[in-house]
Amino acid sequence: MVTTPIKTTKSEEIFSAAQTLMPGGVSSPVRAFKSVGGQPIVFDRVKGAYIWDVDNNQYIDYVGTWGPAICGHAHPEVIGALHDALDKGTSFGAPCYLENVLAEMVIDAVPSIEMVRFVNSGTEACMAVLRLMRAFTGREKVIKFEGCYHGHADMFLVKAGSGVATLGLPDSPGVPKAATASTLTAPYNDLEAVKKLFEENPGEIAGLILEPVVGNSGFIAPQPGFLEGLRELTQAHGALLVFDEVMTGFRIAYGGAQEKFGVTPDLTTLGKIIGGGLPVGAYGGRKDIMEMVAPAGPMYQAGTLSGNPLAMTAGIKTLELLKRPGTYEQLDQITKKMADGMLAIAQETGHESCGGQISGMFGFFFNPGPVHSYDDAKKSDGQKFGRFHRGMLEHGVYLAPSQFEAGFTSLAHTDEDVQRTLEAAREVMSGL
Ligand code: KE4
Repeated sequence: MVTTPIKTTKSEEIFSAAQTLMPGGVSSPVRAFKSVGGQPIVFDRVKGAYIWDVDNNQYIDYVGTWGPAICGHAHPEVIGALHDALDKGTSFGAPCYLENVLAEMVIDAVPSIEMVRFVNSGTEACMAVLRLMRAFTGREKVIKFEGCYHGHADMFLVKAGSGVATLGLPDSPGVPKAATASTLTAPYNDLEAVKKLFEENPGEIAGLILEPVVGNSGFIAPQPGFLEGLRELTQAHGALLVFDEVMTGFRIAYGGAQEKFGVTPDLTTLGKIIGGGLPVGAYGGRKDIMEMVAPAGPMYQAGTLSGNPLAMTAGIKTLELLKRPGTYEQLDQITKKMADGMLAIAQETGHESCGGQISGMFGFFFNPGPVHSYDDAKKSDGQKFGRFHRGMLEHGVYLAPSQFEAGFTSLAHTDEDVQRTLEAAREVMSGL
């Protein structure tokens, strides 16, 4: 199947104008296609598993606005619920029953969460949870893992993943040394390194935060015993265990990675899916810890639009859809077919590759593997990934524009979509 290069005239016009108006022409760096080359396409509309760009090219979407579109874009029941909510106003800045509803759903779903606070993004959730860890323990140092991304707050921009990794910014300018002086790092899946940090900093570590399944160095699963080992280590040292489930929450399972792996942290951050495509983040956990948060306790955190009725509405409807029987079996089945197919084709066409999949989250590397850490991931062939990404785009398949991102499917993806994707992958990989 020979494909003619897609016509992207309007995208190019709009994006070049955007570059004179916004830094890099985007509202978030990873969207700029910097690490895969070529110009990004400008979206016009999305529906189900599909995107249409401003030149009316259609793509099968495996980014899903970085996770929130797990039920498929513009799900009619979510849109319908938003239409009804709109007539009652867009923001109250005051208590609203819908916050109770979503809070109860999150508490019922996520094993670690007994009480929750809503914010407006995953970054805000991670910032707040870090302050809470320090407030509760009275300790300052925190461990994060290389390649994990917890939003763009200063103290996390140390060997972070996602856009920081994509842009090769081990540390961003503008981050004062003091902000990261108390941020310790260890390689993912390396329990010995964590043990060493606790021995070297006795009584000083408030806790550790990690992605229980990494999506920001590409897809990296926890090795058997890793999460359990962190649970034991933090308990032994009076430190808190925090799972950043902004990406994995309600994606790996309805109760997140902590339900899937049976390891319950002390605190959890959420985002993406719980907003159903509108801006929502959340942090929650043990009641005795959460009651430190103002105004119940002294730890301050606030937000004008936190808990607004539109975002709550989209989140509630999305979780209702996900709660329906068979959801995660369906996600796992379609994504496994996609991920296994991709790997098989890569091997058949002579490309060293490895990767994995859990529920509706997947990833693969042009890398002989195994990839258990960010250092492993960095050995992947990024140039080849860039050519692959562009080739797939020309074939109507939209993959995350970075080797250091994960892929996402939705309940709207069909076997035909996967078949088309694999046919495109065979074409492109044969020519790489
Ligand atoms: P936001 O502030 O972007 O809502 O959430 C930050 C965040 C925190 N924790 C995890 C595990 C995350 O994956 C994220 C955000 N993920 C990236 C994609 N890997 C968002 C995409 C972007 O930055 O444009």
